[in-house]
Amino acid sequence: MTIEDQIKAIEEEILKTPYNKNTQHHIGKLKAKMARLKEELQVRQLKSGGGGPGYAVKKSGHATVGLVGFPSTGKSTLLNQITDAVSEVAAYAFTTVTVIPGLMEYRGAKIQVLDMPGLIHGASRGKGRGREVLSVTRSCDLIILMVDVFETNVQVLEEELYLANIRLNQKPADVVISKANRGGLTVNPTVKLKSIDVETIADICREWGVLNGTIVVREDITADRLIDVLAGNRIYLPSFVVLNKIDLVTPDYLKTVEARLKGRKILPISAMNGVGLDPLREDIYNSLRFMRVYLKPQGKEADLREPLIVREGSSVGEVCDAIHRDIRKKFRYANVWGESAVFPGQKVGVSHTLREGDVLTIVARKQ
Ligand SMILES: Nc1nc2c(ncn2[C@@H]2O[C@H](COP(=O)(O)OP(=O)(O)OP(=O)(O)O)[C@@H](O)[C@H]2O)c(=O)[nH]1
Ligand SMILES: [Mg+2]
Repeated sequence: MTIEDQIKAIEEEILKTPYNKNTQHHIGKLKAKMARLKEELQVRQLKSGGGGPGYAVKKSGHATVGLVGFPSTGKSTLLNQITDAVSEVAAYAFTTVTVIPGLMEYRGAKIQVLDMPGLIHGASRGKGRGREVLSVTRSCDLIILMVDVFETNVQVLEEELYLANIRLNQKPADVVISKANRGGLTVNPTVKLKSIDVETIADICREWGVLNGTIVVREDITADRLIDVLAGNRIYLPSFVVLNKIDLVTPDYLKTVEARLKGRKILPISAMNGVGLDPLREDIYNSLRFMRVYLKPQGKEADLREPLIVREGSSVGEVCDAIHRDIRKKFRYANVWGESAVFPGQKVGVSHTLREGDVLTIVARKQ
């Protein structure tokens, strides 16, 4: 049996097995095995050059946003409205055939927005250059799922991203795996587990090659989320839905569409008429979670007019990288004033985590 056949057989077995207390162990093991086979298949495809040529996108700005949506939902129209870019717009599907970057400046932040070819069902299996599009989305910091008022099946987009190992609006599972050389596996849950038992957790870990050690489980985990941790290559990104072309429907119709999408954050807009774009810019900015850091040259006043924009939770080292790529190499120490400092002017190293509004002096070697 080829790997594809094995995956298919397991998939079918999972589908026909009802999930309950008696079968959860069996299903958990099947899922772990299937995920491992898929991983193996991916590695093989990459080795044989089956990954196809990717899109080369040069990252720029403080963060990158990807526009992911079905063909003709207005991604290019939106890019043209909110950035300096010009991307072709037309009334037929697959107008955009490559990735078009644009730059949006908002509240001092430079945000790169990527317009992409439309994504369709089957994209993760390579349909419509889907693999290339999905691989670009992996390097984004925020995903905008774009639909229009007539085709609102966001779930299809979410599923394709899920199959490409992208997890939206989720945190990695709170599980700590400490491997050992012998002694078997011990699973220690710190909360009550509702959908999986410790034996299943141990078996899933074994399937992924973790035979000895301790697994501390600090949330009510599912088999899928545990597999995500074991696989280690999942990407966790914030995301929201943009609902375009609201100019074409009545307010009542819009309400029914929004009800269909409930449970998700939705922004209704008309990209063509420029409606709803200010709230959209604001939401993009807020979702990316920036903070400001002020630089103070040694022995001089801090420059409070021109803050440095970095992502929330950035370290001193990451700020160095944002200033110039050589600074980290010459870094000696830094002094910090503000929220993250235990006392004003505290001396810190590259791994120190900064907070909004901190003032920073970087002391580097002369050469
Ligand atoms: N009425 C209306 N039409 C829009 C709006 N936004 C885009 N369109 C139209 O929808 C069609 C498709 O727009 P595009 O911006 O090319 O869509 P796209 O998502 O980039 O499409 P692909 O590149 O093929 O994936 C064009 O005819 C646009 O003029 C809108 O807000 N309202
Ligand atoms: Mg387009």
